[in-house]
Formats: sequence, C-alpha cells, structure tokens
Amino acid sequence: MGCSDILGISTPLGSLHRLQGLVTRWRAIPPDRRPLLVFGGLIATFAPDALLKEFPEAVLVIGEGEEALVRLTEVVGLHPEVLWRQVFAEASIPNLMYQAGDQVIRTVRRNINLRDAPPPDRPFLNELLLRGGIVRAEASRGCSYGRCSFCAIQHKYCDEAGWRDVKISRIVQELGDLSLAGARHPYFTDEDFIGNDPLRALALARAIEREKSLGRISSELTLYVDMRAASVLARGNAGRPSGLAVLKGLQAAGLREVFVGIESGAVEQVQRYKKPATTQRNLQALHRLRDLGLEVDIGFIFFDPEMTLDEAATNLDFLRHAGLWNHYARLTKEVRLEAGTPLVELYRQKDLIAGPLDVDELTFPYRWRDTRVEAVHNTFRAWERLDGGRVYELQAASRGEVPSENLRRRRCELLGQVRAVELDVLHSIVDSTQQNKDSASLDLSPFTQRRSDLLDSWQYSERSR
Ligand code: B12
Ligand code: SF4
Repeated sequence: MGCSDILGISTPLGSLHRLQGLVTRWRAIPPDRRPLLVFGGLIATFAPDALLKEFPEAVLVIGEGEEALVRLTEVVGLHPEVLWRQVFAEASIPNLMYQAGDQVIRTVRRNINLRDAPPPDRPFLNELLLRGGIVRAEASRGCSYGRCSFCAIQHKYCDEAGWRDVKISRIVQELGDLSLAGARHPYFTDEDFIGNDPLRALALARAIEREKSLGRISSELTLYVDMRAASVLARGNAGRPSGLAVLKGLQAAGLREVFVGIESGAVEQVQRYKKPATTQRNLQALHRLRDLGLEVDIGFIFFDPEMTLDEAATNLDFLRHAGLWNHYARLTKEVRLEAGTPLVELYRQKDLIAGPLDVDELTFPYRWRDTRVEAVHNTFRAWERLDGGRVYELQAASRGEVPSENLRRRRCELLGQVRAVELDVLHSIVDSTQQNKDSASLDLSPFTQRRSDLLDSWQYSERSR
C-alpha cells in the first residue's frame, strides 16, 4: 500500500472487522504517501454516520458509486492533497459524505444514467469461474413498485421508487463476453427484471436468442432473474405483451430459474410487509412458472416480531398446500429490520426496536409481540444452527457455475429434503406450543439424525464423484 492515489474499499455485510484491519494498515503509511480512503457499498450506504465516526479520515460514497468514484479520481489527479476536500463539494461530486475540518459534508444524492453506463471491469472473472462461484450480470436497477416495508432498495437509489434499464446492446455484449470466458449460469442482480417495460424484456430475450443462434453466446447459457408476481401475471394488451409471452420469450433465450418474493402465506402478515400481491396471486404466479417448467426460487419471511402463533401455523399450512415443503429455498427466515427501510419508523412508533443499529449487519434488534412466537423462533434457530455450516455448503454448491444441470438438480433435490426436515421441526415446535407445551423440552433428535444422514449422503456422493 502507499503507491496509489485512491484506496477504494467495498463494505458488504459483516465486513467491519476486516475494514478495521485495513484501516489500521492504512494509518501506518506515512501521511504524505497515504492514498485517499474511499468506502462504498452496503455499510457506507446504510450506516454512514457510524462509519464516519469510526473512520473520520474516510470519504464515503452513499448508494451508486460509478459517477462518484470517477469524479473523485479526477479531482485527486488534478489538485494537491490539501485542496481535495474543499474541491469535492465545489465540483458537485454526488453521493459523498466526509469530514472537512470539524464539519460533516454531504453532497447531493444522484442516481447514474444507467443507459450510458459502461460494463463493469471483471478482473476476478477467471478465478471466480475456476472456483465454481456465481457470475453476476445486470439488466436494470430499482423496482417499479418499491414500497415493501422491509426493503432497503429505495434508500440505495436515493429514496426513489423507480426502475431504470441497461441498454440491450450492452447486456448482450456482456453475456457474450461472459460466455466466451466460460460462464454458463449468470445470475442477474436486478431487483425487478421485467420492471415496467415488458416489451423491452421481450426484445432483450429475442436479442439473446439471436446471439445464441449466431454462436456469439453459448447455447448452454442459462439465466436466473428476480421477478415480481405482478410481472409474471400481467395481462397483455395492444403493444404490451403479457407476462406469459415475456416468460416464454425469456425461456427460449435460456431462462432457467426465477426468484419470486412470496414472503408469507398469512394474509395479515402479507399486509404488514406491504407486499402488493395477495397470497392467492402469489400462488398463481408460482403455478404459472412451474407449468412452464421453470425452476422457482422463493423469498419467504416466515417470522416477524408482530407474528401470532396462528399466523405461524397458517404459514406452515400454506407451504404444505402450495407444494413447497420440499422446496430448496430457506423458507424459515425472519424479517431483517434494515436501516433505511419504512419498517424501522413503524417499529419505532410501536416501540418494537430493542437496541441500537448493528452496524456490521445493518439491522436493528427487535422485541417480539408474542413471547410464544419468540420461543418458537429461538428453539428452531438453535436446532437449525447445529448443522448450519453443512446446509449452507450444500446451498452454495447448488448455485452458480455448477458443472452440469443434472448435478444442480440432484443437489437441489437433496437440499429440498433437508428443507423438509427443517419444516417438520418447525411444525413440531409450533404444534407443541399451540398445545401449551414447552417447546424447549421437545425431543428433536430424530430430526437431527435425518438431517445429518442426508448431509452425510451428499458428502459421500460428492467425494466419490
Ligand atoms: C448478489 C446479492 C447477494 C449475494 C452475494 C452477496 C455478496 N456478499 O456479495 C448473496 C446471494 C450471497 C446475498 C446474500 C444476502 N443478501 Co444480498 N444481494 C445481492 C444483490 C441482489 C446484488 C448485489 C450486487 O451485486 N449489486 C449490483 C452492484 C452493481 O451494486 P452494489 O454491489 O451495491 O455496488 C454499487 C454501490 O453499492 C457502490 N459500491 C459498492 N462497493 C463500492 C466500493 C467503492 C470504493 C465505491 C466508491 C462504491 C461502491 O457502487 C456500486 C455501483 O453503483 C443485492 C441487491 C442489489 N441489486 O444490489 C442484494 C442485497 C445486497 N442483499 C441483501 C441482503 C439483505 C442479503 C442477505 C442478508 C439475505 C438473507 N436474509 O440471507 C444475505 C447476506 C449475505 C452476506 N452476509 O453478505 C440486501 C442488503 C440490504 C441491507 N441494507 O442490508 C440487498 C440490497 C437486497 C435488498 N433488496 O434488500 N446477496
Ligand atoms: S422487496 Fe422486491 S418488490 Fe418489494 S420493494 Fe423491494 S425490490 Fe420491490
């Protein structure tokens, strides 16, 4: 360290400890050779005050970083160090927060023009492919709905609910480059892949299909995207293709798997989450995707602090009747009370926030309304953690650049069996709590054994592969 002008560091969840280590090393560089310290990404975006307090030397980039980082580089290249902090504000570089003297400066928040954005540099692509990791692609940012109470995405994009698309020519070019490098299963980072422009989604699908037919994208390339139930179920009209037509087009282009945020099977919980779709519509969307033969990944927030025991039972009934008991997704998560979401204000009013923001995880701890639901949650989590590491490994092995679709399917099936054991356990705990028994005294060892046998069989089969 010490030869560059800027040291830019991303701050994903759980990175605070590494950040402290890096800054300690940065502080050891003689002051006249220290690069400008710039933090961007999740913690910088959602906990900038806490981050700046701990690292007052840093310049934070809140939200999108492309424009800010390029402009910072220009200023640093053109001006002597003593002037940098003064010039940042004068040069109206967006999305910054930093200290100048004893003042904290915040510059204007602004989203980039995604249509003109160049593709990302991918210096680690080959390494990622070698390790069978997940290659990411991007076709849009933001969400055309943008009002779910638990979702942090609006804050990332300047508190604007809105959807912006990447130019089709860039997406297709990038997929071609990824394909040439050997990637076969890119996952799109888009929150809302179709957004408010199904016609463009169809055009994108056709462009990918065309490139495949010309041999510029491998015919084996598959796609993984996030969609809203509303996009899946959208009716068409003149000039606007239906969700079904778009799905069929995308499937012809290689769509393999669609993530849909169902979140809950209990009517009032869905309303608390401010999801736009009803439980019924969510089910219809699932059926439509499955009827087409697409894999469906599912977002489900089983627990929230306002949950009743009846709602827990309703969620379990929903999952069973929807045929999701053996699904590979982790359907037993709890809501994360994330900084920058509408839920924080709501819980504050309801006195449900139990402490300060955990800056590393970007969540607030909360109090549960019903202590019985809290006990169910805690008993289940303690059991889940017993073999959590191996389950996570199996989940990771079923995503990204898996060598073959057959192998992915086998891993997903096995993971689905593990998930079924998890739901069986949760069901037993909810059941016994409903009968006023103490769930902590339940004998869960037969379930522990079943899960362990499944994971052993996976490890054995992988070793003999
Ligand atoms: C891919 C992804 C994952 C992957 C990989 C995560 C990882 N650690 O890399 C997986 C599947 C593992 C994952 C898991 C989880 N994720 Co996730 N994930 C995403 C997703 C879909 C894409 C991230 C991405 O690549 N975006 C595209 C790039 C271009 O954007 P970016 O990374 O944000 O970078 C931009 C800026 O942040 C900034 N920037 C970033 N770094 C830097 C550095 C510098 C120096 C500068 C100047 C700027 C800068 O500039 C970039 C360009 O504009 C986002 C949603 C989204 N669309 O962003 C959610 C998201 C990040 N995930 C989220 C969550 C909640 C989770 C989980 C907790 C889910 C769960 N309940 O288990 C776990 C946590 C895992 C963990 N410990 O990290 C939330 C985080 C919200 C929050 N405030 O906490 C998001 C925003 C989704 C959402 N709608 O709420 N996730
Ligand atoms: S959870 Fe999904 S649908 Fe809801 S606002 Fe966030 S991105 Fe949009």
